[in-house]
Order: sequence, then C-alpha cells, then structure tokens
Amino acid sequence: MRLSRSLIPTLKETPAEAQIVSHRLMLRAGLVRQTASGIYAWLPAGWRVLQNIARIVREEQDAIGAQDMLMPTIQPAELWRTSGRYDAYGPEMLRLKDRHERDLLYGPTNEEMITDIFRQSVKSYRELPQMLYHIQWKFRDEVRPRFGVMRGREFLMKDAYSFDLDYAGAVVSYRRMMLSYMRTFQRLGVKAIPMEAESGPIGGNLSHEFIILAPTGESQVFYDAAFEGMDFSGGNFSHTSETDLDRFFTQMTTPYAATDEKHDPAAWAGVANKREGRGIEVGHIFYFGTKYSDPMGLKVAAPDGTQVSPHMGSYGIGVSRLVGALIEAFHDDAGIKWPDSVAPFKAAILNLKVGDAACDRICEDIYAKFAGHALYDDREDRAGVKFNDADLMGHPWQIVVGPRGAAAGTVELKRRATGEKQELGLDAALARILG
Ligand code: P5A
Repeated sequence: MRLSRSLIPTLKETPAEAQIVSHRLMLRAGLVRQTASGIYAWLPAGWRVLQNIARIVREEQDAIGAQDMLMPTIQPAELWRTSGRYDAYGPEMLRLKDRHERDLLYGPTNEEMITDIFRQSVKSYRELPQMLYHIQWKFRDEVRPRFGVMRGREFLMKDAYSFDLDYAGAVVSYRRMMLSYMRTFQRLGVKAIPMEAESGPIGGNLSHEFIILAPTGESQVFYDAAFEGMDFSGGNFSHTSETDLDRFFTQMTTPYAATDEKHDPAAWAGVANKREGRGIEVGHIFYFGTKYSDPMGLKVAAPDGTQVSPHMGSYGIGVSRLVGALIEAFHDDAGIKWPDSVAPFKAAILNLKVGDAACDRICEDIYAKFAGHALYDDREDRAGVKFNDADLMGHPWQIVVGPRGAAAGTVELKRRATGEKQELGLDAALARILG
C-alpha cells in the first residue's frame, strides 16, 4: 500500500482515553477506531494483523483435524432455553427481537448452536470423534469494557467444539487441542503458560486458561521456568499417538503454574526455578462432558446398540484480544515491534526525497518486488516524520532510500526488533527480507 493514499491515521498525541500501552499504540498506529463503547472498526493495517493471527490459528486447528465452518452471530433464544442458559447467562447477553417478536440474541459463544447442528445429522459412534471450529464475532455486554480490544463487547473469537463417544476419547481431544494451542502461540512469537482454571458459565470440570507473558499483563502469575524452554514446533499432531500426547501433556501440566489467587506458597516449596510474571488470558479450554448433549437430546448409537450422549469440550482463543496482547508483549517507547508472523506489512519503504528521480525509481522497484506486502511511505513529509511513523507502526523491517544511497545503489536496512541498521546494496537488502 502507498501511505499517501492509505487510511492509516497515525496520531502524534497520546489519546487520553487509553489506559494501557497496547490500547494507546493501537489508536496511535491507526489500527482501530472505537465506534461505540467496547466496539471497534478495524482499519486497513489493523485488519491485516487480525487476519494474520486468524490465519495462523486456522492453520493450527486444521493441523489437528478440526473442521473449519461458520455459524451465524445471531441465534434463536429457543436454543438457549433448551440448555437452560438463556436465563442463566444474565445481562452480558445482548437480547434482540425480530419483527415477529421472536426472541433472538447476539451469540456470546456457540455451544448450543453446534450441539443442535450436530444432533441433526450425527447418529452413530462410527462418525466420532469430530472437532469443528469457526472464527466469528461474539458479543458480550461487559459491565466495564476497557483496555481497547482486550476487553471489548464485540470481539473476534476462534471457538472449537469436540465430540467424543466417552470420557477417555474426550480427554484425547482436549490434549490434542492443548498442543495445538501451544504451537499456535509459539508461531505468534509468544510464550503461553497453560493454567488450571475455573470453568465459569461455560461449565464442566476440566479447564485451562492460556496466559501469555507480558510485563504489563493484567494478572500476576507464577510458573516453572521449564515452560520457557519448551518447543512445540514439528510433528503432526493429528496423527500423534496417545503415548506421545501423554508425554507432552505431562510436560505441560507437571511444571507448576498458577495465578495469584490460586498461588499456594507451600506447594511451590520444591520448585527450584519458580518465576513470577504478569500475564494476559488469550485462550480458555473446557471439557464439560454431557452438559449440553444431555439436555439438548444429542444421542448417538454406541457399539453395544445403546443410545449415549457424546462427551464434549469447547476451546476458545481471543483472536482480537491477541492483537492487543501481542503489542503488550512487543513494544518500546517508540511504538510497536511486530513479530514477523503477524505484522501488517513485511517492510516499510521510506522514500526520504519524494520527487527525486533516483529515489522514486528505486522505491517503486522495491515496492513492486514486495507484491503488496510492503507499505510505501511516499508522502511528501520530513524524514523525521517517516522514521517516527515507521517505528510507531512496528514494521519488522524499514528500507530507507535517500538521495546519497540512491546514487550509490544502496539503501539502509533497519530491523525494528533490535534497532540494528545496515547499509546494503539493493539486492542484498531484498535478499535479507524476502529470503
Ligand atoms: C470456549 C470457546 C468460551 O467462550 N466457549 C467457546 C468457550 N470461553 S471464554 O473463556 O469465555 O472465551 C474465550 C476467549 O475469548 C477471549 N475473550 C475476549 N476477548 C475480548 N474481549 C472480551 N470481552 C472477551 N471475552 C473473552 C479471551 O481470550 C478468552 O480466553
């Protein structure tokens, strides 16, 4: 994109309404604009980040055999009456009426809907296990929406649902999903710590929250340093044997991890490498057995011919919250430092003398080579403005083209994460970035 004709409205001043650094930077870097309390429009650069995160989440869900689908945002109240949650959910649920006075709601989650869809067509144990997921907007009328997209009212969630014949099968699905989460967060460039959690209004008796570490995180956490060294890349978990899954699962849950409220100093007495940090909840998974299949009448034929309720789990990732959480984890005083995997653009091209024939030609050449993955700062602004905006927006690479270098056929390459700068020939610079 050419910055002169892009809607990336960066701000020099710090917006007064933003309390935390990620919210301030999201507004200042022109990623989002609030349209109502807790509701945001995703501007072009922010939307690119959101889609990059969604793509990685999707690839890792697909890798464990979960099926991508799309359920609607609007749901009939009737569904939620059959599970008993329509009254239980309370004022967080946004309730609507259509022109026929039928009760509808804007979905805060989709357990009921997927159970209903599943029960209409799956009748036998032979069709199990299955996992389904979608990435869809949710609405929760939070009492106190705050921190920008971190606690919004409308937010993007990846929610997956597993169906197994029995408890043993459900635990395998749960563990598979847990591994997929560890891989997802690793690809996003962050450390995630799985912590045993309460299951709250989703219900059930086995639950983990995934907390990513960021110095400005909302809650205090304690964890074993072993988490910092774990590597979840490699391997295809859709075919991982149960023994392998067991090994990984034990690795993930044996080292201690706890939030502030659950921290029992006595239990940590034997832990040599205890670490303290701050964290943000970016995912939450639940095993809840037959909590929905039972009341909603989802039954399948078991091998012995009896009709049984499948055991289910649900698995959430806060896709839009992750945008804020990643900024909390990756920023400095000058702005955002995007990990390569989610950055809106691979690189920014800074033309320091727009109108200079050599500068313009080199910039256009580079811009064409990036095929849409670079942001070309072609504005007729001072160099200082361009440097500041590029640092603020957080592109992993900056390619700086000035008249002196242009004459010599060189550019300055800056790596945003480290601040490292290098004077390089054009081809060498492109090879560093594009590989
Ligand atoms: C799991 C999937 C569920 O809703 N049902 C389907 C289960 N879990 S959850 O913990 O309530 O939400 C999953 C993740 O969504 C993010 N999240 C939010 N993000 C932004 N603003 C909000 N108001 C908000 N509420 C939840 C969190 O990352 C959470 O882990």
